[in-house]
Amino acid sequence: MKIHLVTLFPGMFQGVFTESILGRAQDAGILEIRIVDLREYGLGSHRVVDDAPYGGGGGMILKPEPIAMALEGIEDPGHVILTSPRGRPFRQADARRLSGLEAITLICGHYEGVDERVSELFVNEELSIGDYVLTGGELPAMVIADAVARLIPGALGHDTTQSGDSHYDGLLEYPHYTRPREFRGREVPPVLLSGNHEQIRDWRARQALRKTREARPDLLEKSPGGDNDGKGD
Ligand code: 9D3
Repeated sequence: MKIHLVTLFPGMFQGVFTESILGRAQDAGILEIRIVDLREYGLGSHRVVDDAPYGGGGGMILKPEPIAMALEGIEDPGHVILTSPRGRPFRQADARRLSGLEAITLICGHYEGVDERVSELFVNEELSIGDYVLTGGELPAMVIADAVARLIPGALGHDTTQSGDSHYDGLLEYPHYTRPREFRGREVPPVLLSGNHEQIRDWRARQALRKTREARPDLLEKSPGGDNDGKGD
């Protein structure tokens, strides 16, 4: 899969995609991430990429021409996404859908916004990562790219995290423990040391329900068993 990112701040992406799992997926040749520096397509000797809004008001708006030229410089942009606070909320189901595509391009919004004609002419969908105000679309683009890339078959190696065998669907995870058995006076719950796998399964299921009730009661609302629509990972 190819993921293209169009941004005014290419430096923000250094590290995020070379470290860890995404770096390995690229080394393995199953993922290719390309950063396109929007400034290179800015107009005139000053490489201008923004301008004041027609109709007045504060802030600056990203001009359409540099974005058009940046997209036209990408051989196969594929499905084009604009990160925007006005977008549809990005969910795990979107990550799954996008991970099945050959190529996606994420345009990182910035300043007060992007000229609407970019959306009309080039953008397939606009996505937000949540109801809080960030300084730009770069962090959201990284979040989306990360969530999508880890779902590419083979991206996580032979890790069990995608197998679903330690999973209570639609619930938050149960608490995890590793050695030592006692840490600063806090013991690992004895059931986890018991070797009784039926009891362990039962304890984990109850803990998952408790954690979900505490942090995300909304996940339990639709179906009391917590066996919801499987929108989780
Ligand atoms: C003052 C009006 N603001 C709208 C709430 C304008 C505005 C705020 C923040 C315009 C752009 C931004 C920068 N944010 C993003 O580009 C962004 C974002 C976000 O701020 N939160 C969650 N998801 C996203 S996706 C892109």
